[in-house]
Amino acid sequence: MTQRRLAALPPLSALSAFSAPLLAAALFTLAGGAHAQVTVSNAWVRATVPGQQATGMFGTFTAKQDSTLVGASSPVAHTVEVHEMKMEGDVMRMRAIPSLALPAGQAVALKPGSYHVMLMGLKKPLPDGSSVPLKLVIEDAQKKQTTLDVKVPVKKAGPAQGTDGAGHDHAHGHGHGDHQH
Ligand SMILES: [Cu+2]
Repeated sequence: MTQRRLAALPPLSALSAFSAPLLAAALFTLAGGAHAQVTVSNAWVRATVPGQQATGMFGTFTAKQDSTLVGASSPVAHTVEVHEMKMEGDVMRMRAIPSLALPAGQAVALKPGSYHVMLMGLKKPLPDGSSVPLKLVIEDAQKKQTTLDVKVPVKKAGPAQGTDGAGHDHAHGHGHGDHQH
């Protein structure tokens, strides 16, 4: 009886034939991620207070080859866009841009008062010290898109900007919470 049950198990060769394609698929996925030509340093997301609907992600993007940042998504926000902020007369305004050029070898700074990744429709507050997973969509010169997964720390102020960054926003009466389309 016992011997019959053992015989009913699939032979080892059948098992390995089944798992080999899965393993190959997993390796392929890892290789795809490693192909991302863009690194992000000093990344941070500005902490929010309860009720705040939006915030910005900042950091320094450096591409090995000419690339563009064409989009982003995050499980913590309903909408994520690439934004540009600049002075128009006396008013600081921001708008969504379809893409942000990342020229080869050139550090592109996303910082308060300039380019940023905007997280809108926040599903929950983002307290100082937490972190936000972000999927950045990068397009290379051949229009091939890859995603770059980053986990970004949430801070009250950025590493380089310090209190100046926060003061800057206050001086202009601009907060990401005011953002409207
Ligand atoms: Cu914005």
